[in-house]
Amino acid sequence: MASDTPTTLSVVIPVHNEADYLPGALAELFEEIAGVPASITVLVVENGSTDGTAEVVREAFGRYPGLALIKLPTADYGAAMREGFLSTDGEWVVNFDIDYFSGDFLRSVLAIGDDADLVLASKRVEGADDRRGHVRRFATWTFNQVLRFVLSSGVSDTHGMKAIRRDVVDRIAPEVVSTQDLFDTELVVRAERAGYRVAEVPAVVEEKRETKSSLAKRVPRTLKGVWRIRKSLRA
Ligand SMILES: Nc1nc2c(ncn2[C@@H]2O[C@H](COP(=O)(O)OP(=O)(O)OP(=O)(O)O)[C@@H](O)[C@H]2O)c(=O)[nH]1
Ligand SMILES: [Mg+2]
Repeated sequence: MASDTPTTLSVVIPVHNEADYLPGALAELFEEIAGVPASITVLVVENGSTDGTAEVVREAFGRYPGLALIKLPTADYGAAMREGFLSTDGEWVVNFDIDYFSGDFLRSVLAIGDDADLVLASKRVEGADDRRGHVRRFATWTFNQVLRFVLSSGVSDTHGMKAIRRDVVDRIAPEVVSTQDLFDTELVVRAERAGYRVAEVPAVVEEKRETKSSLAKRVPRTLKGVWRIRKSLRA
């Protein structure tokens, strides 16, 4: 039965040194959100920026009702995600990057409704359209193999837009040991192991800007982090 009360979505966006990119991205984000039939708030979680990112967000408050900011001292993607997720109160917590979001993904979450506990936008399921370069696509494929064979996960992509039900966030996020880039991967894998239902929807991804992260540094850090997750899941 359809309810008159709109579903509440808390969008959490971790940001670090995005002062130049933010104004355009926020304008685009709020335009996308305006067409989605839900009650939506946007929480930007900044940490460790040296370019005035937090001030840029504060300046935007007047323009975008529903926009909020958390500022933490030390640069850490995972710490920002944890703090952001646990500070929200929406029925779904949605994670977007500042360079990767879509209103269609939110519509998919609303359509899935009670049929899943986690909704992941996957670059690797049927119907996905990954328009990034060969190197990035290969990195995604490789990470997917690691997920399958090292962490025994059945999901095809943990690194992208995702929506997680309130009770899953409140139960699982405090158990996550990973900081930095692997926070969300560990959260998804732990939720999967706890028996929560995961739905994957096809993602459309394109590189909106030059990449800021070096794969050469990221790959060894990721592999070490995955082993740490494996050990902690077995402990
Ligand atoms: N709070 C916080 N956010 C971060 C940190 N590092 C990255 N981010 C944010 O995390 C999101 C994803 O970062 P990107 O640099 O786009 O990384 P990516 O999407 O994995 O890699 P690309 O393919 O280069 O886009 C962006 O919104 C960043 O601003 C950090 O240390 N702290
Ligand atoms: Mg990105």
